[in-house]
This record gives sequence, C-alpha cells and structure tokens, in this order.
Amino acid sequence: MFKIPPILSADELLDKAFGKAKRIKERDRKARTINKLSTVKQILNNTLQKYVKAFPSFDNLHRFYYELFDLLIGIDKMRKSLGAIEWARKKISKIANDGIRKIKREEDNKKYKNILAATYGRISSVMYQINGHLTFLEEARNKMKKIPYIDADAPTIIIAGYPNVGKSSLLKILSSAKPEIASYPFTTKGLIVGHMETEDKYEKRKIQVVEAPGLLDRRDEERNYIEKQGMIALRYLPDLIIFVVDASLHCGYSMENQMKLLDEIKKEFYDVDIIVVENKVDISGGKTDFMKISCATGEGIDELKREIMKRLS
Ligand SMILES: Nc1nc2c(ncn2[C@@H]2O[C@H](COP(=O)(O)OP(=O)(O)OP(=O)(O)O)[C@@H](O)[C@H]2O)c(=O)[nH]1
Ligand SMILES: [Mg+2]
Repeated sequence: MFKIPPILSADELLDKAFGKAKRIKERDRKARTINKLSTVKQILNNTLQKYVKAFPSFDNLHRFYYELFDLLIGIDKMRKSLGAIEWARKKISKIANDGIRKIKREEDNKKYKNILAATYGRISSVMYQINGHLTFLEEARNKMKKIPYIDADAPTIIIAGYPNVGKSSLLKILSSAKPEIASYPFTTKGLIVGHMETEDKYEKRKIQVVEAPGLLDRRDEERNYIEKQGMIALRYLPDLIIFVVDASLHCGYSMENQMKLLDEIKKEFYDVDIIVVENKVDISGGKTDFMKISCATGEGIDELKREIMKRLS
C-alpha cells in the first residue's frame, strides 16, 4: 500500500557511494577528486531524499492508519528518524561542498588525497550517526508492508468477539479472505481483510469484511498489542459489526465474559449497527436468542448474508 524502497544501512549506503566514486576514471587528478566528491554527495543526497519522501505524510493520514502505525511502529519515533535522515542529507552536502571548495583552491597535487580522505571520514561519521534511524525505518517499512490495504471510505463490516469463537471461520465463509483457522486463542494476530460482493440488482458493491483480532473483556490499558488493533479498527471503520459468541464454550471463555464484552462494545460504539450471532450451534444446539449459525455445517449462513444486506442497504 505504501511503496517504500528498502532502507539500506549506513555501511551499505557508504559502500554504494564510495564504490561508484572509485570507478571514476579521469586523467586530471584535481578534476577526478572533485568528480568523486560530487558523485558521493549526489548518491547520498538522492537516496536519503528518496527515503524521506517515500514515507507517508503522517498529518494527512486517515485516523485509522495513524493510530495503527502509532501502535505498531510509533509515529513520534518515525518522525524523529525521518528528521535525522533529513539532517544528515543536508550535513553531507555541506561537507562535500566544503571538500570540493578546498580541492579547487589547492594547487599542490599531492594534497588531494588527504582532503578526499578527510572528507570521506566526515561523511562516514555523519552516516554512522544515523545508522540506528536507518535500521528503525527499515523495520518500520517491513511492518507497514504487512498492514493490509483497507479503504477507510468503503462500506465495512467488522467481525468481533472473544478469541477462538470462530471469527476467522466466518470471515472465510463471507469473503475472499483466506485466514488461518486454529483451535487456540489469538490465532489471528493482526487485522485481516476480505471482500464480499453484494447481490444488489443495480450495482456491484464491494464490501470489506475485517476480522478484528480476538478481544477480551478488560480495560483498554490492559489490552495487549493484538487486541488494540481490533479496537482501532472498531473505532474508525465499521458500518456494521458482527459480534460472534460461542455458547458451546469450546473457545475456552465463559458466556458471562463474552456478554460483558458485547455490552461494552454496544456502549462504546453505540452509533454502529450490530448483528450478534451464536456460532458453533452444531455442537451447542443453540443456547441463546441470537441468530444461530455454524461455520462448520453452513447452517444459518444464508440468513446471515440476507440480514447483512438488509442492514447495509
Ligand atoms: N464445531 C464447530 N467448530 C467451529 C465452528 N466455527 C469455528 N470452529 C472452530 O473453532 C476454532 C476457532 O476458530 P477460528 O475461526 O480460528 O476462531 P477465531 O475467533 O478467529 O480465533 P482467534 O483468531 O484465535 O481469535 C477452530 O478450531 C475452528 O475450526 C463451528 O461452527 N462449529
Ligand atoms: Mg481468527
């Protein structure tokens, strides 16, 4: 979604710049040394500038992504690192220009080598100063790559509920997504998105279906990293929430806790429509008054799809 090029380390960038400079062939020693320094300057300047420009402008980011990036990476840290890169870019240009000026003024042929070495040394020192920031931005890039594209303006359904109740199983049935399904809690560790095509007679609308990773009934401060992603999605995205409960208790959590979470979600997101479904009725036999479904046998799924369309239209 965000096209950020691989962020190289200080060593790799210096190798790239000095390596290119080394290959410069020019008979005149003065001209050759100047050419080397301007090549190094140009490569580092262009590359660092490309890095800074590739990251999104955080102030214009949709609130959903802003909060998600802040949770997963840290917006302040990213801002600081990008600031450091920009500082280094300017500093290196200045150092290279100083070196070029010195060489232009110097008439003694034998001194060019020393000026070049000293300038290279100062440039390397600036690059090593930002190495930690380069590493951090490379990690940030890798995390951003894994965040799925979610169109914050498209109609969106969020599947929420306790861990292990069958949210991924339902996502798989309703949409194009192929989530991992397993018999233990917190299988889903991040947001997963699928698409569902409506059967509208007049227009084909693509509805996004997002699984919010398993939530527990507890205060926001106590919520783990996985749960917090779910809360951010619930806060900024849904037109409709499907809340899944498991009354068979195979999920490993009591109905009391599941109901408490439902109450909290209803309270916090009071302006969003909610469909509550009881899943796994093939084993529970159906113990509640909620809409009954089984992702295992397909029971109740067509009714659920009809209900979704009704609520979204
Ligand atoms: N018998 C039965 N088992 C089901 C049904 N739906 C899901 N399961 C099983 O319940 C377990 C959890 O399913 P998932 O879809 O991974 O649940 P989840 O809510 O996404 O779990 P987390 O991502 O870990 O929070 C898996 O072993 C599923 O096979 C159902 O309708 N009937
Ligand atoms: Mg899951």
